[in-house]
Amino acid sequence: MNTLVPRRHAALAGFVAGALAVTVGMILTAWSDAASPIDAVGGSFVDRVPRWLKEWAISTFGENDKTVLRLGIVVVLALVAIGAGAASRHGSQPFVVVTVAFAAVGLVSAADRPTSTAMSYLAPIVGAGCGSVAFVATMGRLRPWWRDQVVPHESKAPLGWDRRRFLRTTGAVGALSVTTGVVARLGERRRRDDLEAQRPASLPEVAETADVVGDGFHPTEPYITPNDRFYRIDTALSFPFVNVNKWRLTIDGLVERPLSLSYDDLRDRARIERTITLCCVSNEVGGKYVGNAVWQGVLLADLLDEAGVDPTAEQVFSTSADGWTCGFPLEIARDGRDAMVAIGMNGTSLPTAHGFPARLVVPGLYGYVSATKWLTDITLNRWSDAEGYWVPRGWSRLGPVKTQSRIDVPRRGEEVAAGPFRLAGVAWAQHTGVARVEVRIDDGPWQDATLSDDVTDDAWRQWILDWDASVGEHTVTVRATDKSGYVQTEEAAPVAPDGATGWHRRTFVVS
Ligand SMILES: Nc1nc2c(c(=O)[nH]1)N[C@H]1C(S)=C(S)[C@@H](COP(=O)(O)O)O[C@H]1N2
Ligand SMILES: [Mo]
Repeated sequence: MNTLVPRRHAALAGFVAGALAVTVGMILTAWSDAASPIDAVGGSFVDRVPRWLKEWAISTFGENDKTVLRLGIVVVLALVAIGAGAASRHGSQPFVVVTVAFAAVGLVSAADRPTSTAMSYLAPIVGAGCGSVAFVATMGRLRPWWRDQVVPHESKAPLGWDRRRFLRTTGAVGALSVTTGVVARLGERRRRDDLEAQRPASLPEVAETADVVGDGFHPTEPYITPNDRFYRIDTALSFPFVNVNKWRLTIDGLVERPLSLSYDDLRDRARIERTITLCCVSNEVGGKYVGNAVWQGVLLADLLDEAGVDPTAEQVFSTSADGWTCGFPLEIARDGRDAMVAIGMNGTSLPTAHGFPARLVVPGLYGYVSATKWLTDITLNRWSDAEGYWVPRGWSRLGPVKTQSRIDVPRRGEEVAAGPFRLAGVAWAQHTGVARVEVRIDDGPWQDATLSDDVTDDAWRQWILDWDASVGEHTVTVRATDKSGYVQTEEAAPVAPDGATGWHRRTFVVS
């Protein structure tokens, strides 16, 4: 009954029909504020990758890891669609079965994502339906049942397959998927713009502004990292769609009076502004997943006082709009440090990528245990009640920042001219403070670097050292001493489970 289609053509039909399935899924989600099926599957994948794979992805692709993952999913989908098409020369069943299986994966992922809407479920179903029908049609097998009765064999081609009609249908399905894809992209863009448009243009005033160091001390690294240069690390393939008018921050759990605060409630409260260095536990020695910003927000201790802390509470456990979680010891929120629910970053409302409408910032802790972006809930509980996202994935429950220093100048691979040269870098030991930075050239003695002004223990300090560079290959090594007297250890430790240690070294040629 069914006609035999040449393998190449069957593969091509699989490809265009697969593309239609995916882009139809994308268009439905893009215009309804849900994550695309690809991002939903990618998100579920991210939640399940073993620690070594996550570490490998970050160290190989850095902040492009999300793009690489998306691309990987698209390539896998394309290959499977081509293969399923090629396997459907005799009949469409293999392709349809594979498409239904992928829709099932999409459904399971949708069920797995806390941000899913009804459309997250509908999208893979409708996409798979469209893809299957498109495949059957391109293969010339779509015969209306009423015509089936009358004309059982309508094919005129020798193999019972009409090549011209095939190319026409394939072209049409291809053009349709390109159009759907473009419209879906526009929808994604609109969704991002809508998120951006919700951000207030300005921040409310604060009584006391944060202390900062002026520029010009460090030749390449500004003391305050601009928002568009601030590193971004999170598990979110697409930003959770937060409607700021409906958004609430709840503070509950082991408290006497649970709070539910709107964005305006936060803006109307007493706020502080502080310079705090944020650092990722995945930052390798010498890495760039560290940044220094002026954060504005409400002191967490004030909010907890208002809610009334139950004496049995142990952990400040927070959750984001996209279901990410983390937790840190309650003492840290109440030991006088400037742990805050931040709404501002460097003079603007929080950028979407950095957690709009609100996030936590806790001086002295790595981001993975403390710095929840797109914050929706702070629950006080006991350690045995809940574990933060990264803890069951092999990372330490506690994440105090380790004292570290980094060489920025010379840059990696920079050719240095002989003569006077200014070495430069940064050092951080949040909430302890950097007391000293020493630099060693080759096997020479440790020399004290000059430090930028000490405005707060919660932020990094920049360092410089003038040196008369001599021709040849040289290696510079840096180490910091914090205000507790601890000298940064030379012993190298990997980023997992609780942060890298070791001295940063850079080898370069002076000519
Ligand atoms: N919602 C959410 N918040 C999150 C994360 C995340 O994956 N999801 N990652 C954390 C980690 S590991 C770090 S290091 C900081 C990074 O904040 P940034 O992207 O603003 O630099 O955010 C933290 N907050
Ligand atoms: Mo992190």
